[in-house]
Amino acid sequence: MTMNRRILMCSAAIAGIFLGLGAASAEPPPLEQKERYKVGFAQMESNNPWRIAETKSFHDTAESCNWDLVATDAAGSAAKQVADVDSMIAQGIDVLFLPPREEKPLIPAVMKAKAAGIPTFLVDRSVDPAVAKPGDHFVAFLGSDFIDQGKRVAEWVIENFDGDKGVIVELEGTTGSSPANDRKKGFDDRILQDERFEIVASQSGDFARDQGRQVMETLLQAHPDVNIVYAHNDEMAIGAIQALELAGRKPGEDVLVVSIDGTRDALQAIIDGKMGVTVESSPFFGPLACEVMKRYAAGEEIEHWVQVEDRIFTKDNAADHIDEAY
Ligand code: GYE
Repeated sequence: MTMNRRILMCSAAIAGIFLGLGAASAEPPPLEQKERYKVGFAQMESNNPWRIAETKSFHDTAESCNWDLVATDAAGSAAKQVADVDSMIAQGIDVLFLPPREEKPLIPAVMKAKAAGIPTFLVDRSVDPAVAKPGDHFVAFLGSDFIDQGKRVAEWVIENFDGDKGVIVELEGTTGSSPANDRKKGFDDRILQDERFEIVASQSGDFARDQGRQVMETLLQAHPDVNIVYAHNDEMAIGAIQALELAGRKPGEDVLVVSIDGTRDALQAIIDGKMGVTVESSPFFGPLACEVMKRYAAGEEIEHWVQVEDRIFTKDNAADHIDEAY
């Protein structure tokens, strides 16, 4: 027996032992090339324009991409989102697109899809990368650089705030979600390099308008000297503007409001002079999902992070983009 053949047989035997022990392979399940796919999209909630636009983008893509789309809405519950994925697996989907509401609670859903032989793409949010990994438990993460988004907001504030002392209230997104963690890190690290700025309070408003308003109302009482509000998304920024106006403050004049997303209401608030900037975070994932899925089915190696480029909206260009906003 030649040396090469012996090595081959030996490695086959070792592989056999591993398979026998039931060890899962360290790569995502493959995707067959075919005419139509049964596609799962497990949305986390539908209580804001961003989520509604994203779900619509998947529905709009279904026809052109030959998808039979199974879409669910977890109504803001990570536990329901896991259960929704369970039921999609039972219905025999070919591929799963999942925006995990929080980084840790959705890991079981990713693991179960892999065990069922279903390739998963995470869209718009990610999971804890120490536990579930792209190129193994899931194929890839499709989305923005949230650290960079936060950093770009901070840089805009550093350039455009004209007072001596910036007293900042931060409205955080959903606790335990990847955009809330990273938008905080990106902003805080950058803004605190400039001694003019202090973050006096940072609290979650769960990425929701009404909670943003309520949290802002409370924080305004404790910190009446606030002159900058950084919200992790536009919905909370709009809620904060409502709270500020109710308290007799003038957003855009005595308080600078800045955030992330690029919703229609935020672009309007910029045009009206009530908001300074919003860094884009696009919800239109349907076409990208179609393209990446087809590349994967064709056997292409997919980059672990399919990164989305984000624009920035200020009074200089908000009016040019409001018609395409959601
Ligand atoms: O900014 C927010 C939404 O995960 C990137 O979630 C997304 C964020 C988006 O609810 O408005």
